[in-house]
This record gives sequence, structure tokens and C-alpha cells, in this order.
Amino acid sequence: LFQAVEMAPRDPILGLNEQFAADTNPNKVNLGVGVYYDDNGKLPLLECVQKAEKLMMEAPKARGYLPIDGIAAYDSAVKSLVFGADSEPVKSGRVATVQALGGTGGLKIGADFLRKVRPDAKVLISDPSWENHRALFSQAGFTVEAYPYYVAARRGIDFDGMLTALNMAPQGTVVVLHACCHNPTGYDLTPAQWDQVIAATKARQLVPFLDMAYQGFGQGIQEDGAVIGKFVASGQDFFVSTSFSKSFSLYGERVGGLSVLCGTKDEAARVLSQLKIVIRTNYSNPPIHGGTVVATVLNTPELRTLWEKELAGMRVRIKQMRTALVEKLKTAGVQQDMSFITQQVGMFSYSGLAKEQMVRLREEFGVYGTDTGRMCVAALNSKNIDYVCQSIAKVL
Ligand code: PLP
Ligand code: TYF
Repeated sequence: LFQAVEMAPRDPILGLNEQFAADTNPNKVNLGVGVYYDDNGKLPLLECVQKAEKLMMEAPKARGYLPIDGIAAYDSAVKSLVFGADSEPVKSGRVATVQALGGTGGLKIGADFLRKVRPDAKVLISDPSWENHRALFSQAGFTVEAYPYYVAARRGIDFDGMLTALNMAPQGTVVVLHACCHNPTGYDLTPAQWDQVIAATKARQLVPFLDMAYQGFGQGIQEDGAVIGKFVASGQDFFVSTSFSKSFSLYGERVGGLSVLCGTKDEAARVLSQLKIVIRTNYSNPPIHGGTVVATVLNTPELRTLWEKELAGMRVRIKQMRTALVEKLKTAGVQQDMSFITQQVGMFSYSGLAKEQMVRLREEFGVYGTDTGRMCVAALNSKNIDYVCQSIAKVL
């Protein structure tokens, strides 16, 4: 039965973790996978999460099946976070939201549902993008192509190229957009550029699919979410996947969601019924723990305030690491202007280093980033940054 089964390639990012674990270099630093570590190099367990878990333990509950679409209080909290509690779409009931297994789960539910309503549509992702976007939409049965996004030569967004691609896309094309903190480049559109993108998706009748995996890591929770309000104002139907992996440091709990903005409340009810079929036939219903933690935090004012403070702490520390990286690279003798690192936002920096340099960093210095030159700035800290800068200076 399995004689002809081929060995699949490793995930380019998660595969680095295995290589890192096997590395015996005592100075090794993992800047490969997108995970936030604190200044002691530890994966944080947020205080708001611990407090929510304490509340949950004080009133233990039996573990029956959840509804197919998840915990009601969770779904409504996600909806309010994404669209605003007092926003027209939430008040009028035209958003269908489901709990999902991380942001990946939200994307996959959306992809499977889209395949039913738009079986012949093409999917456009950014060039470059999070590698799993291509894999996930391809697996769902779509032809995936890319729109220009990043130009290495001038370290920035090829906005004209992007807009041209959108303006040439056939009606009904699904366009995957990073809502904030673009992975892997760290370059986000300006509000004015978003306006033009939104005008294009509307004029061409494209289907926007916003991937929101880093809300709160860019400028702030509200600021990063503002793009959703712009799409709402344009009067288009669209998809938003949400991930709490990073913003709650709950990677392994698989907490995320999918929200679909529909034209009417009745449409939303029908869409929700279809999303539930997708979920039902994949994993039946989501798990309880992570969703309860996030719902408790988002729906309890003191814990919500604490979460916002802790998330701001992560955001500020990443920004400090960006500034320190630019300064320390200079101190380490790097001649070229590296100030672009502070213009990028979110967890990642596209360093501009070539594959050979990234391989040398890994093999000679134990400093792990992706072959594309992406480094996770959120894994730098006051103890490892000098070593990282000296290592980069040596390969540059
Ligand atoms: N989308 C982007 C752009 C990401 O970087 C990630 C990272 O993991 C995800 C989605 C998936 O999130 P999750 O780990 O919650 O599935
Ligand atoms: O881009 C990253 O590093 C994160 C984590 O298949 C990740 O988004 C990477 C690869 C993957 C799943 C998550």
C-alpha cells in the first residue's frame, strides 16, 4: 500500500527547530520560528492567562462536547475584538464567527468553505508570504498564485506591482492579505495604500481574506485592527482569520477563529451553517481549554486590561530589540545602513542576508534564521544580541 509513498519535504521553518535542537553549539540562538521569548529567553506564560486558569480551577467544569462553532462567549469576544463591540456589523448580526484551531485552523475552514462557494476561483497570496498560505490553499483545491509585495533591491513594498496584479485579477479571485506585521518581510501597507487596495478589491469584486496573526504586535490592538474597519466601510464581504497563538503566548493550545462578514444577518446564518459542516466533517468541534482561557481574559475587564498591558510589553520589547540591533550591528563593524530594521514591524525582520550567509550563520555560529534571510527579532534578548550582531558582522 505504501511502497510508492514519497518522503515529503520538511516544513522550511519548523524543520529548523529540529536542526536547532540537535546543535551542540553552547552559544546557539534560534531566530528561525516566529515565537516571542522574553528577555530571559523564556516562552512567557502570561499573567492574565494564569489568572484566568486560576478562576477556571476554582469552579471546575465537566467536559462535554462544545458546540460545533465553539464557545459562544469566545466567538462573541473574537467578533468584538475584530470588528469592535459597538460596530454596525456586530450589532446587525452579519458576522459569522467560529472558534478554530489556531489561525491555521481559521484559514483552513475559510479555504474549505470558499472552495464550495467559489470552486473555480484562483487564490492570490503575497510574494513572499508565510509558506503555509500556499500549501494550505493548494491542499484545499485552489490554484495559488502570488501578487508582488516585496522588492529586495530597494527594501520595501512593490506597491505598484501589487496594485497592478489586483487590478488584473479575474472577478472572484481570493486575495490573502496580512492584516498587520507581514510575515516574513515586516513591511506593512500604509493606511493610504490600504485604501487603494480596498478600492481595487471592491472594483474588481475580489474576495479579501485577511490573516490576522499578530494583532497587537505592530502599533497596538486598536491600531492594528483599524484595517478591518476600513474594509467594513467599503461595503465588501470578506474573511478574517484570527490567531491568539502569539498575542496570548498560547501556541500549543490552538486558539484562533474565523469571521466572515456577510451582507445581511440572514446570509450570516446560512454561512455559519456551512462553516459548521466544514468543522463537523474535519474535527467535529473544538477543544475547551484554550478557548475558555481567552474568553475569560477578553470578557473580564481586569484581565483584559492586564492582557493589553502584557501584550504592549511584548510589542515594546520587540521594538527595543530592533533599535538595539541597528546600534549593535554598527558597533560590531557593519558598514552598511541597517536602519531599515526599525522600519519593519512585528516579530520578523527580513535582514537582506543571502542564503549562503544564513547557512554560514547557522553552521559556523549557531545563529538560526530562515534561508530567505528572515530573523525573528522577538527571540533576541539582552544576553544573546551581542553575539548575534558579532556573528552577522562576520558573515556580511
Ligand atoms: N498566519 C500567519 C501569517 C502566521 O505567521 C502564522 C503563524 O503561526 C499563522 C497564520 C498561524 O497561526 P497559528 O499558529 O495560530 O495557527
Ligand atoms: O512563520 C513562523 O515562523 C510562524 C510559526 O508551518 C509557524 O508563523 C511556522 C511554520 C508553520 C507553522 C507555524
